[in-house]
Amino acid sequence: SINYDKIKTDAAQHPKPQDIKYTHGTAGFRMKADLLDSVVYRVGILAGLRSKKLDGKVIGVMITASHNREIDNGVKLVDPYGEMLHQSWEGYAAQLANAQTEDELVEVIKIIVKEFDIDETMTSKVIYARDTRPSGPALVMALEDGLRSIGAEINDFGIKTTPQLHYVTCCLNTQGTEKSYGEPTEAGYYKKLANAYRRAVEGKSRPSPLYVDSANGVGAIKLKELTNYIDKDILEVIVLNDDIKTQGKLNHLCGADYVKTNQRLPLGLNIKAGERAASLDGDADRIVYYFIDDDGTFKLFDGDKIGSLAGSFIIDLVKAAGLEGINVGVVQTAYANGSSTHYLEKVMKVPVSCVPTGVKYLHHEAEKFDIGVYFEANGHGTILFSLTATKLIRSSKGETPEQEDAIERLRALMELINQTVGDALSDLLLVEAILANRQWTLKRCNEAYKDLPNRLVKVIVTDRHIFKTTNAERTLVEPAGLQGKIDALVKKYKDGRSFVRPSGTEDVVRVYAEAATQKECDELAYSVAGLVY
Ligand code: 16G
Ligand code: ZN
Repeated sequence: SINYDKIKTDAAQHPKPQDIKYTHGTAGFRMKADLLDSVVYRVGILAGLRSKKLDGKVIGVMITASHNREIDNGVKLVDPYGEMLHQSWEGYAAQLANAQTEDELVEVIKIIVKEFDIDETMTSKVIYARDTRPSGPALVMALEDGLRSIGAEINDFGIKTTPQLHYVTCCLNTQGTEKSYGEPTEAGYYKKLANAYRRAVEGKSRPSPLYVDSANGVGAIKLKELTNYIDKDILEVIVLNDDIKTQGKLNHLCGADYVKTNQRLPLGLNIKAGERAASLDGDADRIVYYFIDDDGTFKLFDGDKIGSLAGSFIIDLVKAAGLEGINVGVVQTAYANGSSTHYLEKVMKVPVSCVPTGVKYLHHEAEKFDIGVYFEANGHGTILFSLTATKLIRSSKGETPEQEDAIERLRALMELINQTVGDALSDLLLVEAILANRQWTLKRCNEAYKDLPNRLVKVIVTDRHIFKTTNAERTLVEPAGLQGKIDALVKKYKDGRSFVRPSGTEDVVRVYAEAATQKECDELAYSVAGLVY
């Protein structure tokens, strides 16, 4: 059972700094790395408790700050099938992190044990990984101390991408069941993706080379590793921004977030007209594509575009397979470009739902469809196949060679897609597989619809917590009266749309606007920002 005296002694080695209030945000705890020692230690304890609660199922812990600065870091828990930590535990995570003294910490642990009726004698198992940040090793030591305090069995998965940790966590917990997700090793991950890719592009000619900006992060090493498993005849990837050694380079003027926000090429990548490239983020769970048009302009192919491309490809395959009974739906957030929503609903005739920002909301909504496609505009996304759809696709036999071919492609895609979480490497293969199947250039894919000009502005406010939203973050309920003023501004613009939401990861409020021209859209964004400020 839990040794509370040991916890008190161990915890004293990881004291909580005074005057800091930690918040468990959209992606766990995230801040400057030197403030995280006590938090990570306590997350170790939390992971152990969560595993005990779930009868000893393996819980994952990822140490990363994704696309944020190199000096930041963060920690998040992964539930047994690769989902984000269940919401009912988030408040307790924050309470644990904020307990000031060792005694208070033990009190909170006892409350959690009582609240969730945890069997203290149950074993607990935790697997953890980290990205390439220099602060990672020290934080891993703090985590291990926390895990030892609670008596968890520990499994160090080393330097990995976030999605690789989600994958292996899910594999460990589904081994030998009908939901078995794959071999629970890094090599198992590469083999699964590589085999699926080969099947997905069988008989199709190779797309032109893809240049990849890997943000000088973990994605660089893992993408190179993955391509070693794939024949050069079917995929050619040139990995750039792969310097994980030089301090200060991670995400600096490069990576998916930089490219999406600034709508320009990252440092270190000079592609020419007609060439295409993609950028990963610091933990390789996001990807955006782009190309240079014939007239030399930069064209972004972001998460909305990838989601729409993947959604329409899957719909066509389902039809071609004669499996119309399978319903396909797309899930977006308020940031999805209005044109993408219009294209999906009106042209592709797919149901589209809108949910609040954050993987947990998108993932759960996507589970409501037989095949649920979810992508955030920032490039995080995946496709979920329900158990019913999976079984149907696996067992169906086509009546014609065309049907059989479509069914086989669907089977390959089910394996290719990392269904545990958005995965830049898996999504990269997905886009490449679609290009090969369609025999289209990215420019051709980009013609499906034209993005409305848009602008995202950050506003620094004294207290972002006074901003409360509803309607999937598209409407402000507090401060009272503000939404009415925003509506009045929006009405002045053709195709105008704007919303305000507090960030879940930074101490800022975000303002998003869209309108028929860039000039009008900028005007709208800045006038709404003026209301918030
Ligand atoms: C986190 C979310 C991401 C979301 C972003 C929004 C997860 C794992 N990640 O990174 O999905 O797009 O936050 O950030 O949920 P914001 O709240 O600061 O705009
Ligand atoms: Zn990320």
